[in-house]
Amino acid sequence: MSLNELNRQDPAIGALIALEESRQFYTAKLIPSENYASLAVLEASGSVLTNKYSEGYPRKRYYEGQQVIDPVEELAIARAKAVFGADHANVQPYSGSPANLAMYTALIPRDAENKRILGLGLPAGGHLTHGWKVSATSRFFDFAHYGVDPVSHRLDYAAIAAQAREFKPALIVAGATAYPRVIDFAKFAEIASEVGALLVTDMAHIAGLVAGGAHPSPIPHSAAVSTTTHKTLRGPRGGMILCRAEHAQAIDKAVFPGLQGGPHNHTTAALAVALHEAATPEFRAYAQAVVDNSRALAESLMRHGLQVITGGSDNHLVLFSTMPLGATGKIAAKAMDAAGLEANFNSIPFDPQPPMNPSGVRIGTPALTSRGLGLAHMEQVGAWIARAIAGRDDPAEIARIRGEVYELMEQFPPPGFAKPYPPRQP
Ligand code: DSN
Repeated sequence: MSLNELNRQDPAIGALIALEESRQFYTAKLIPSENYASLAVLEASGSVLTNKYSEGYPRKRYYEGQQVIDPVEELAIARAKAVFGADHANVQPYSGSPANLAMYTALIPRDAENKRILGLGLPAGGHLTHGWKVSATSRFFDFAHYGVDPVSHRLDYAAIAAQAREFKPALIVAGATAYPRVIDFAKFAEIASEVGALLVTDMAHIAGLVAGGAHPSPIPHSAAVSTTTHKTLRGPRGGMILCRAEHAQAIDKAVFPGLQGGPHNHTTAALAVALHEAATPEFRAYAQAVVDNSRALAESLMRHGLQVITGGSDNHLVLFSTMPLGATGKIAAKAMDAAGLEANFNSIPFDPQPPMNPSGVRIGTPALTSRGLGLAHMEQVGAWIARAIAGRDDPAEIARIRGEVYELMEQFPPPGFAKPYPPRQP
């Protein structure tokens, strides 16, 4: 985007943003929760809508001057409902974490006797806000956690059902941040129904795959579904809750005035744009390509000696142990970053290593697929990853890989970048 005025007024921040543009353009973004928003999304997100306060909901606001904001939010809501086939959408959550807290507080009343929630544990791929002890979500509810099978590292629905019968939760949370396989939401709903719990789903990671028909939808099976809007969905940084009609009022009240103040109207507009994009045949093809690429990337890593958790991927994400190449995940992720391959270190199930220096790295294909990379490139990316980890102590090898990565990325400009493209960083 043009930074002319910014560079004139505040060259320090202008220069830093230019550097970040260059970094994003030339490196291979492999963090599975990141993506490239389109120029249209960025323009809406950077618009004057940021100047407006709009506490409340369309046609029921606490401030005047909503002649434009109301139709913007109504359009975002209508598009969200249409894309996901939901009865109701709240597009105001600031991001996924507040959306999850809002979902729990909406569905477990303040004076409820049963405040138990069963969610996926962090070490098995759950999110902090699925009740992990350092998250505020754990202060207000009594959480227990299910894990994955010790051998297959997949969700074991019979074990989850047994745990649910014992724990008798009011809510069961499905969804993950580091799980490379399809989640069976119908099975989760069966378990919830058997123990008299409501099923809620955090689909933040897979929202774009669900929108594009490349992952089964949790919507028909869940009382409510939370999501971020900037991951596979490729929208602005934000959150959203979709729910059944019977929970609409409780969800809306929990978001505002329960947890939040004024909605971020510039984000709402950008989300409406992203949802418009997500309803296209091109986006369906994109979602399927993300999954196909992820499967190919997992296979490439295994061919190059890395241990892929669950032996593959059928969503957007690959989790692998770097230990076969003699490096912890942190050392491997740093070597990869130096080689222009951006990822994050991550615990693997039953990790003997501590969370700050775990055994694994988490990668994914949403961003590379947005740039137009396909199956043949995934073989190359897997080879680069293995070379970067194996060559971590060889600066010449790391520089060679970085040069090769930059060259390929230059041929596939990401969405959101207009000519003239940023110059390479030194
Ligand atoms: N930070 C996100 C992720 O990377 O998975 C989850 O909120």
